[in-house]
Amino acid sequence: MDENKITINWYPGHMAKAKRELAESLKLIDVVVEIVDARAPAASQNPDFDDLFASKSRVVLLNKSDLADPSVSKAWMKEYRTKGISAGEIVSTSNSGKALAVRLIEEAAREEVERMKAKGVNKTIRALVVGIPNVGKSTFINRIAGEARAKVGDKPGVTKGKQWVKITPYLELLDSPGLLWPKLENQIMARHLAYLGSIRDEVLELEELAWNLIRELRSICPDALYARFKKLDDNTPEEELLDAVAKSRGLILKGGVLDTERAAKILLDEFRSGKIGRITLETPIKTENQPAEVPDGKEE
Ligand SMILES: Nc1nc2c(ncn2[C@@H]2O[C@H](COP(=O)(O)OP(=O)(O)O)[C@@H](O)[C@H]2O)c(=O)[nH]1
Ligand SMILES: [Mg+2]
Repeated sequence: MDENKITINWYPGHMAKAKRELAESLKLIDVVVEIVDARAPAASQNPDFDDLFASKSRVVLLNKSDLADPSVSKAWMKEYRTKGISAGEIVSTSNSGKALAVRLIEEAAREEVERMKAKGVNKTIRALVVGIPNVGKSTFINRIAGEARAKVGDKPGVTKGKQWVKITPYLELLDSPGLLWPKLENQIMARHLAYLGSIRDEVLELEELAWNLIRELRSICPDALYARFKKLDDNTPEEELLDAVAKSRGLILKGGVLDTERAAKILLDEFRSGKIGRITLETPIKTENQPAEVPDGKEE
């Protein structure tokens, strides 16, 4: 096995269960709301989406847009518009985007609602929130449901314990999200998810991950990176990137050895919490080229 490859061992049992639950939920809903991370909309999107939800109206929400580069988010919105995909930028940790999300979901169901209206039925739209781990599904559901989080009542077929939450008189949301597993075949995309914290850190080689992130940030936003870590600059050789981060923060162990392990953790933490800046790892155009642009893995 390639040493530089991000290897993740999903529990096949969990994956199968998530898939089964998703299939169950899908039978009951009209609209699928896919949450992606605005910092990596390509990597955090599940490519099976197209097949899985072919028969459903869909809405894509770029969540955590407070952490993403606003101009790149605009480019993504344009890309979705071009492709005829209904999309919006939101921040689930605030109320921003709540009204937008409701409007997009209602719009996605409009055709079906009108069709039913013609038959004299006031259709209630049922929506399911889906996404890979850590994109903010639960936060979004809690935010949009608000005090309405009270039980709407058990509906047959819904996995035990799941509830419908009334958002507007004619819109209900399933209170537990559909979990999709990320696709990790593409190493660059896999890494992006790891940078964002969508893959549990325990299964990753953090120093290698941080080292790769520094390289990417160096090409995306060198100024923001160098401003945050003063010992890093354009002249820092690749093999000393993590050392420079450690030096920037005085992370020195006994005997003068640089604590690159802590440096890696700090760098990842600061990236994830937006302290280095509002950074988006993928642009609509770059996504296609990225595997060629960013060398895959560390040269030993
Ligand atoms: N900055 C920011 N953080 C968010 C946003 N939405 C969710 N989070 C954070 O992302 C983490 C994962 O959220 P969670 O809802 O548990 O994700 P889930 O695994 O998809 O259900 C939590 O720490 C949330 O507080 C957002 O819009 N902005
Ligand atoms: Mg959750």
